[in-house]
Amino acid sequence: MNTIASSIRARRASASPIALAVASALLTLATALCAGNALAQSPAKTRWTAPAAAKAAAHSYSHSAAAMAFADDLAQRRDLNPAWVRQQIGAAQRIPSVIRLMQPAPSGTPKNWAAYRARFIEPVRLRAGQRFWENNREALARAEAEYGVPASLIVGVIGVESLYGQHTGNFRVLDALTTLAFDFPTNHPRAAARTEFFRSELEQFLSLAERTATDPQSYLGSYAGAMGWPQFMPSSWVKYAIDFDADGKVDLFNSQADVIGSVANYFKEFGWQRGMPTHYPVRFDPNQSKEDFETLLAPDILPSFGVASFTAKGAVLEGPALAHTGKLALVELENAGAPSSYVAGTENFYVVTRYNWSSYYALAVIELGETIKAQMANGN
Ligand SMILES: [Ca+2]
Repeated sequence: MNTIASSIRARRASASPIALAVASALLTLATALCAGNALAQSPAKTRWTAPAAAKAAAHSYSHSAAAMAFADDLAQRRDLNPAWVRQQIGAAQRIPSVIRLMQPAPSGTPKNWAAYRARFIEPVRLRAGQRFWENNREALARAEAEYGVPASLIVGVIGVESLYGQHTGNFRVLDALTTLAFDFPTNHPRAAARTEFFRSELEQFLSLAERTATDPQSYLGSYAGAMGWPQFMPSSWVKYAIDFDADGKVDLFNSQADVIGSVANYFKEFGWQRGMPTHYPVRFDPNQSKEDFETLLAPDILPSFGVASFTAKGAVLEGPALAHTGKLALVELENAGAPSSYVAGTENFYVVTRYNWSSYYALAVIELGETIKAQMANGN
């Protein structure tokens, strides 16, 4: 199956429109089959040769002056072959569904922690997580020892990101990144910044593919261009991914050890502190003033209060939380119409949000990993 998909991809650049349509249908089938497989396909190794006569489809970026100017600029800055960069970006297809998926959520959409949590802490993911942990005990223990990041957190992240490699994405990364780099929805409040971000990611992606002699068109990922079991963006792959099974290459599609080591390394690089919990239970003293409550919530997830000022403003902590030496944040998780949930987030909670900038995400990965750990301890 991998061979079918690879050979289709290898042919795509020079095929006729009819052959392309057939190949595209076959590719969709092959990718759909791949998605059900625990092993995602790794990028194809190729040697690039200039196409004799590139016939670009009407919806490709070879017709975009902005994209071609960017290609030339990128080639110069990165010292890459300009014809190769033009050909790659020119071969990228505009994907309307990627643009739609980037539309901001309608304003007034209520956040709902209970519903968000239930999407991830559920039987299928718990079972898959336990299998993943049992299959990777050595690498998880080694990552925990070397980086100080608990195995449960690593297991939680990989579970939320890709259901342990089962959902690594079926978009061509080249198409997704190029679409977002040149057609980001203009009605988005941060459209300019996001455009810059995706252009930078596209640049990192092409540099990575060139350096590893892999075909940019063979990478599959999420609609935002995130890749592999840990769903690393290209810049994260370049900066934080490591070769944790020491086979000489970094492979976040097929090496579970590389995935585990890379997630641990990511958190270490963002300031993970060995031995520090991510959060403590907290409630707010109803006799305290509303102003104090607002003061505690104002810095959001950024830990800003020592235990003394935190509790003086009405946060009620118990047990080991009272002995915490770092700063804390009062993290609010809304439950649509129902009362909000709260946790006292530490600096390590903040580090988890560097993977995905959301307190809902952070608490979901933490609780998924801890639930799997508890179920294994209970012999389930
Ligand atoms: Ca490796």
